[in-house]
Amino acid sequence: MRLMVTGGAGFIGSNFIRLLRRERPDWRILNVDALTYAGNLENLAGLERDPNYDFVRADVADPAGLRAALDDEVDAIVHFAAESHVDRSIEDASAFLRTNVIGTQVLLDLARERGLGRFVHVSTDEVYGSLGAEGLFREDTPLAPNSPYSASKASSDLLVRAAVETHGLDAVITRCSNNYGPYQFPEKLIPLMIANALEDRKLPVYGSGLNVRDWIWVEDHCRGVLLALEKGKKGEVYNFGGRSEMTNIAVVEAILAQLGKPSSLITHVEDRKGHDLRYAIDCGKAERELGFGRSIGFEEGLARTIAWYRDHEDWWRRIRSGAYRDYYARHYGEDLA
Ligand code: NAD
Ligand code: TDX
Repeated sequence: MRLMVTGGAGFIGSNFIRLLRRERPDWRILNVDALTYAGNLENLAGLERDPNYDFVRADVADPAGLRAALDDEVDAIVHFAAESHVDRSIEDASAFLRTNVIGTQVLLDLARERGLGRFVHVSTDEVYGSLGAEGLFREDTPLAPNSPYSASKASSDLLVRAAVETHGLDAVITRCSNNYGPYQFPEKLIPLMIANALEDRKLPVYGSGLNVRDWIWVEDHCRGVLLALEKGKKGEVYNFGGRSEMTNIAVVEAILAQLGKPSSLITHVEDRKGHDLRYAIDCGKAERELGFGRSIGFEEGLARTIAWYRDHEDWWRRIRSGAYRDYYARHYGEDLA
């Protein structure tokens, strides 16, 4: 198998490539990534010398660059590349439309042109919108995205559906809940709070902190994507989740408890605009049809994540000393210096 992975230098993509190197060592991986602020080749350090791994820097929204990157031997595509941070999409949606919407269509066109065997589109539970206190997202829950990010992901899901229906492309869509684990960019809730707590900075919780997310260990999501690639049925959607629903405040308290830091570090800040109240996933279809299941629960995953961020301070400190500082100062009104 020669597999093209888009966005492989990001959080989930790099964990996916590392998983494949361990579990499908004979596969040849082509990682195509534009290396935006969120793409970091350090996440794949050590793979440069692997003869079954190639990296090409290209933008998925640029057909010519992508055509040049995609060699004749590629059999399938797993598409992770995206702008992925909700707060940034609220500030400016343009990059989200370009990468998530146009970029997905460019890839779909190329997959069709080359007659590729399989296209896995990695999407999110956020396309379903927000739940009240009860209920779960199922694959047939109507799409009702609330942020520019989730609207762009829902648009890309519909383009994938259209490519299946119109052109018979062999594509599947996966929709997963909130991931956490090694190599997550420290703008997302869990790594941001760990890094701030380690530096005794304030932990900015949006609004009441009672919004609920379902948390999944990143490698469990990656295993789900691999199952979808190998066992998924053309045109189907598969939900993945971690069966770990938590309020944000409970997540932050758990981080502080594991680090032995005081709750007084928590500060409630202005709520996110259009902040979705609750995400929760029914992943029964993936369990039954693909054999999907989580391997660890939240407490153990959080302990592993905290250990990783403690052991890799140089990784996140380098990020926080670069261009990300400007975003932090703009968004939270505070300098990371
Ligand atoms: P990330 O922001 O960490 O990584 C995104 C990667 O895509 C980066 O390496 C970046 O350089 C690359 N990229 C961005 N624009 C590109 C472009 N135009 N061309 C080529 N590469 C480009 O994101 P992530 O958290 O790893 O998410 C990966 C995918 O999984 C996304 O599609 C996201 O919507 C989806 N997802 C994420 C989560 C989560 O909790 N993080 C949950 C469900 C689904
Ligand atoms: O500083 C913060 N304070 C805070 O209270 C940040 C960054 C977040 N939050 C809250 C907002 C959310 O309720 O924490 C929750 C999680 O926030 P994010 O880490 O930004 O994730 P979320 O918005 O839920 O989206 C994530 O999961 C689905 C990923 O970023 C998406 O890419 C994925 O599709």
